Formats: sequence, C-alpha cells, structure tokens
Amino acid sequence: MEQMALRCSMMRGGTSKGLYFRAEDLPADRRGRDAVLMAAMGSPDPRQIDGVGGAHPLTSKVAVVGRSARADADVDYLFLQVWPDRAEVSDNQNCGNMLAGVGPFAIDEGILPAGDGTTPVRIWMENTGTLAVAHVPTPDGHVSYDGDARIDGVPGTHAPIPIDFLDIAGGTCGALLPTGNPADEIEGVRVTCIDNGMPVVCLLAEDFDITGHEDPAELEANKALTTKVEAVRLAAGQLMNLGDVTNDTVPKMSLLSPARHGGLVDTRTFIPKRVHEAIGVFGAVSVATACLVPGSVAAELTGMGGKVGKVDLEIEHPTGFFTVTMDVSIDGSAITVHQAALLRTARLLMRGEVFVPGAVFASA
Ligand code: NQM
Repeated sequence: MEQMALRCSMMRGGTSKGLYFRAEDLPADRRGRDAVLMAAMGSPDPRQIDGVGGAHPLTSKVAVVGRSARADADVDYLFLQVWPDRAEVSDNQNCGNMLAGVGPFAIDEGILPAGDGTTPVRIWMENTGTLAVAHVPTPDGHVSYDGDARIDGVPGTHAPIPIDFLDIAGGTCGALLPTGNPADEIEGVRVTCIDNGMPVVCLLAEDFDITGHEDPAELEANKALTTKVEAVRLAAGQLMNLGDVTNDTVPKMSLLSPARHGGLVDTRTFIPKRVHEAIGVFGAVSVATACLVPGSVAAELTGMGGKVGKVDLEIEHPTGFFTVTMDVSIDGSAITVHQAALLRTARLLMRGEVFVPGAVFASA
C-alpha cells in the first residue's frame, strides 16, 4: 500500500520543535491518531531515524489545532508528547513552548483572521482546560516571524509573542499547592509541590549533593542522582493527585540552587528522565510562583516568599534566563494568582505533508 500524506507544518515553538496539525487532518479515534503520529515521528526508536522527530522529548512534540466552539476562545490546542523511544503518545501535560506556535499556525492556516498590527489569539488549552492569550505580530494582515526579540535557548532574534495566562493554577492537580502544604518531606527530602500550569516538584540541589549548576548531560549520567530524584517523583505523584506516575511525563523535578548570573534562582529540571536544556514555559511559571509562596523551599532560597503584586522573576536555566511576570495576592494561607505573563518566539520551518506508511494509516 502506498504511503499516506498528512498536511502539517513543522514549527519551532519557544525552545521546542514539532509538528502542527489541523484537528480535522488527523484520524478521529485516539488509537489511530497515535499510531499515525508515532509513524510520522519515527517512534519508537531512540534515534527516530524513520521519521521527522528530533530524538529528544523537546523535539518530538505535536500540536493539534482547531477552531474553538467556546465563546471565550478562538482556537483549541491539544498538546501531544510523542515519546521518542517508547510506543506511546501522551496528553497528560501541556506545553507552553509549542503553545507559542499555535497563534501563528492558526492565522497562517486561515483558522483565524489576522488583525492589523497585532492579533490577540485566545487559546483553549485542552490538556489542562485553561486559557491563554497570545499576541501575534501581524503587520499588514500576515504573521511576521522576523523581529528583534531574543529568548534564551534559541539562537538569533525573532518576532515577539507575549503570552498571558489568567487561570492556570491547579489545572492538572486540582490546586496550586496539591498537597495543601507549602513544603513537605518526601523520601527524606524537603520539597515544594506546585501546579501553576505544570505539576512541578521544587527541590534544593544541595540536598542531592550537587551544586545545581552542572550541565544536563552530567546530571543525566549521575545514576545516584537520577535514582533518588525518581524515587521522590514517584512518591510526589501520589501526593499531588496524579496517581502512579511511573510512565508519565509529570511531575517535572526542578532542582533549585542560588542564581549565578544575576537572576533569582538557578534551575535544572528533569522532564522527567531527560534534563531540560532550558526550562519549560509552565515549568518556569510554576517555579516562579513557588518563589512567592511563604514557607516553600523556593522562598527559602530566594527570600521572595510573601511578595505580592506585579513582579518580574528571572529564572536561570542551563542556557540562560526565563523571565516570568507574576501577579499574586496572599490572604492568610490562601494564595491567588491573578496573572502570569511571559515572552516567547516561534518560527515556521516547513509547511507541507508528512508521509506515513500506508499500512499504519490503513490500520488507523
Ligand atoms: O513547561 C518541556 C518544553 C516543555 C514543556 C517539558 C513546556 C512547559 O520546554 O510549558 O514548555 O517540561 O516537558 O517544551
């Protein structure tokens, strides 16, 4: 049987890369959809040699985009993580980096008309049931990818895409502080479990006998470290209302240490097997939020606990900084997040068709 062609674009979204599909171009049933996406990416195979995946979780991602039926959204966005080395496609987390490409893709594809100047795109994020607004530069009624915005982890400069979040706290775990506490002891380690867009466990690097400034490859090669981090993760998953997270991509494990380059705090994040080359968008938002929570391990390190109102937090990571603007208020032990805002860029890399073997498509 001949190969089957599926319409899609390949885009860099923030510090991630993947395929963007219109929802109607994929098989409607989940099993069929996942089979097609694995074949497109070349999974399962650590090198993804027979597909277009980049052989790393950060470059093996899919965004499914369609017009939204909701009154408060323009488009729906479903994020799918295609595991490079496992026959699995997961929708159990959101991705704020791929999110950056959703507005430009929707406008380029005619799902949404472009305004003149900047087009605000209201995006319903299906994975967490929450909303984002991305401000896409559209001079002359077309998406512009060129500009002078720089984000760490991406060479060069591109058009700025500011993104706002209003209601992302507890989107996956049900509460900003899923254990009900600003800090817990898990497997003998003091941690802060938080979900402001992404379930994250904040840990102190010094508790793991590392500086927290090591590069990702060194941390991935440290067997004692990876074993201990994973033990804490599995126990934290239960306490964060996530159940058995053995095969899940969440919670992320963020090891915090003192900032070295003038930022607020340095981070190394297990996502959860590989160490992020930077930090995820919602990962950064959750770490930034943890810094403001009185009694958290992040507040202990940064001295920012209890700070309310609008504040910029500079989160350091292996390839630079991630700036998150937060606006929170605190009333007794209740913390309300009013807004999180940040800057991303995205770029259309290719538009066309991806081919999957006919047999895969037929079985789908
Ligand atoms: O946290 C990687 C990424 C991500 C997710 C990961 C992300 C986010 O950098 O919003 O963007 O943590 O799996 O793309």
